[in-house]
Amino acid sequence: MRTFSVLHHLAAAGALLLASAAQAQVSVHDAWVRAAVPQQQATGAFMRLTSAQDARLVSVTSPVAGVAEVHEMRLEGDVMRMRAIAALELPAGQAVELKPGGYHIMLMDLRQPVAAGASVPLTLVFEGPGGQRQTLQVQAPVRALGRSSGQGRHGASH
Ligand SMILES: [Cu+2]
Repeated sequence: MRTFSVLHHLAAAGALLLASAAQAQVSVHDAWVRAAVPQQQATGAFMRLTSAQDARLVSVTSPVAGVAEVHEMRLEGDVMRMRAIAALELPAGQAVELKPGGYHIMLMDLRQPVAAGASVPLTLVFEGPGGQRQTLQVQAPVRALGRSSGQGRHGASH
C-alpha cells in the first residue's frame, strides 16, 4: 500500500514537471501602469519580463483599454518615435525591461479612468519555442509619473 502511494506521488510529480517544461515559464516583475488624466486616450504599462526559455510576448489585453499593443521606441533623426511591434522577443534567462522611453505596453482607447492607487488587470500571452502558449494574469498598480522624468510627449502622437 505504502509503495503504491509513493509511486503514485512520484508519477504525479513527474507529470507536473513535464507540464511546466512545455511552457515558456515567463515571470513578470514590478508591473505598473502610468496614471492617465481624465480624457486621456492612452497610457503605458511597464514591467520586467524574464523567461526560462526563449519566448516572445505576442499579445496583451486589458479590460480598461479597447486596444493594447506592444510598442518600441526608436530614434529617428533626433526624434524619439514609437511603433507597434508584432512580438517582443524574450531571450532565455535574460530580463527584458519595459520602461518609459523603451519598450512598453500601450493601452489605448481607455474605457475608464486609470487613476493612481488603482490597479489594472493585464492578460499577457507568451509563445515558447515550440509555439506553445502561456497566459499570465497580472494586476498592475497605477502610479503617477512626474512630467520631468522620462518619456516627455509619449502618448501625444496617438
Ligand atoms: Cu506607445
